[in-house]
Amino acid sequence: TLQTVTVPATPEAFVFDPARTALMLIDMQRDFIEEGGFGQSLGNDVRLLKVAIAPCQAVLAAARAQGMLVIHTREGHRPDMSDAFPAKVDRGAPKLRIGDQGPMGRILIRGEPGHEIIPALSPIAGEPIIDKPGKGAFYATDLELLLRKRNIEALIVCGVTTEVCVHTTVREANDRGFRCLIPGDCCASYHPEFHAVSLRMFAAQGAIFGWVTDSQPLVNALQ
Ligand code: C5J
Repeated sequence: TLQTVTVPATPEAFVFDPARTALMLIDMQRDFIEEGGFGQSLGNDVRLLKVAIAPCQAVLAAARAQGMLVIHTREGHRPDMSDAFPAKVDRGAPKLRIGDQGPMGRILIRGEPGHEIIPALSPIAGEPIIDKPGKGAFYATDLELLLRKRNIEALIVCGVTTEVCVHTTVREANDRGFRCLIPGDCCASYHPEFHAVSLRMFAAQGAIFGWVTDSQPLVNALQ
């Protein structure tokens, strides 16, 4: 096990202790990444998100090999939707709304096939799964409790989509005192332009929200 890891990053190298760092995989769910889910129901091209799968797999394998804490999140709601505000459910004009029956079950509902994490990144025993009703992983979940209990001080944040759930989670984490490293190619968006600008926003102003790298330098550093 490595004591200290140094990863080339923007705006400067990111140094972390794997024992005090968690890998977070945000919402790598069938509903966002596969055909027939929530993302596609909103009119998006889900192929744009699939590019993040292989880089996430590489980082996940390296983190597991170091014995790092790995946390998976899923966005979704209770079957009775008692945790879904009308302000979220009624928004926009999707083909299928949250709770509607789609090809992968009810859209964004816990327990449905579309809510599951994609098989390529399936959680293994001991890896917590955070089910969250919002975009940020800290809102209305016990994520912060799990991290504090493990004395975690830094997060490596991967997942989809860059400007929505990844950005919201990184901002929440930053305000709570966690340093965040974002491997850019482990994140993706339905809007490539938003993805690119999101990465710049993390690292601007001296890493105002976090540090940005890519999967390969991170995996190399974890060897
Ligand atoms: C979205 C997410 N984009 N996981 N959710 O609605 O980013």
